[in-house]
Amino acid sequence: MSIEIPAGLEDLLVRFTVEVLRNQPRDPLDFAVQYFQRLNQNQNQNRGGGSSESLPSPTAARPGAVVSFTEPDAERSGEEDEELVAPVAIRFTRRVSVSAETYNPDDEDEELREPRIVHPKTDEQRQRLQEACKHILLFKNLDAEQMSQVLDAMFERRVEVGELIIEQDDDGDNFYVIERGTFSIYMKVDGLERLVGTYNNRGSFGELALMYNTQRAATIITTSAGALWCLDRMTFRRIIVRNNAKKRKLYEAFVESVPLLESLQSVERMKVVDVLGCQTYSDGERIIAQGDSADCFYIVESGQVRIVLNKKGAETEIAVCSRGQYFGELALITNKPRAASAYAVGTVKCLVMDVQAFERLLGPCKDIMKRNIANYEEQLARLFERDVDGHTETAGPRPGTSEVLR
Ligand code: 1OR
Ligand code: 1OR
Repeated sequence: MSIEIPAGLEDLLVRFTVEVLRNQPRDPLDFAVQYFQRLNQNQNQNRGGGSSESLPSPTAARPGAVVSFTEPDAERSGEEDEELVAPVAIRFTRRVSVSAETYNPDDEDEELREPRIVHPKTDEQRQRLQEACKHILLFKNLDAEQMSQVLDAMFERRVEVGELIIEQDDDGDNFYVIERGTFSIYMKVDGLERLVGTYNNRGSFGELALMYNTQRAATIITTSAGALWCLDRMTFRRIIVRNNAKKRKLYEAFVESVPLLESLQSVERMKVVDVLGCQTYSDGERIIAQGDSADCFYIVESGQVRIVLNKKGAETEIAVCSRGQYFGELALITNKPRAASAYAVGTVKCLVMDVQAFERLLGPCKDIMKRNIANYEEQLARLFERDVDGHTETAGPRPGTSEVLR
């Protein structure tokens, strides 16, 4: 006999559990009644315009405070919370005060004074760690010595479903690389927590608070069991932030010249540089495979990239991207699989951005991308001639179609 699990039940229970863990109510049953009543009220209000992804957040009323949902008198904040709220096993996010920290990544002496952190690992662990870090964009520009220091400092953390890894507005302690597992990203919008994205068995998070000395910008919760590799704040700042200062100098002029990024302010362009990874491809290497699921966006730094459409087994070159042009935006915007493949022509260097950074930083550029996507449809119709019966048939590329400009 198979029992069907209603859609959304798992997510509902995970989010409720997280609220219980956050609020530590004395009477969980009373808390549950109030929670679901409020959820119901919110959903009724939202019907006809709101999103079913939003949840009441008792903690949202007072950012930073641990609020008892049922007993307002017991509200406390700051250090007191740590003593009075029982530190249950699942409450992993350590609140540390870091606001006074004045680390300067350009200060060479600072690095010499810093003790290097080394977490010993078995060969098997190191292999898994290296595999997990292979595609991490923030590590792409590190030299061998820097990478080895990062790997030495990282430590493993196994997670179970429903764990709160990062809580929005907390101070940042670690940067996280996903070895396996799925995670939800929530952000508070008008006092309600909204699901704004997910991680699916790859990627990294927790860089922003460490890079910019800010509070956590989002909440990250596990939605499956999994494994994370953590990098402590000081090592992250000593190596990654220092390296970003060099990356900014290296790419500043280039990103200023990318037409797509013109609508960004220069400080926003620098934030784009901070999260970009530079990736080199050899002649003929496939960068994107048509039909794959997508999690990255690309800007060509040097060389050329052929965009090839496979239709009923026939491959047609539909565009060529050169320095300053972009590709890989379509699947991220439409939430569909890759619409075409991309191949390197000669040695190609691309600046690569993950989907979360794309969503966070390229909002102002989306109109331009959407306008160009509308052009794709027209070009596609022209490329594949209609015969008299209205059936489509593949045709060779028309003159000029290999230079579709974005
Ligand atoms: P952090 O140190 O601020 C929370 O801790 C982490 O969530 C953050 O670093 C990012 O690594 C990650 N906006 C802000 N942070 C995000 C976002 C995000 N997604 C993941 N993180 N947005 C969602 C994009 C899908 C922007 C929404 C407007
Ligand atoms: P993606 O994420 O789908 C493949 O991954 C990329 O190839 C895609 O994003 C676009 O950046 C690019 N014209 C120009 N570029 C295209 C086209 C296209 N399709 C995909 N890409 N089309 C018009 C053909 C003359 C085809 C539209 C389906």
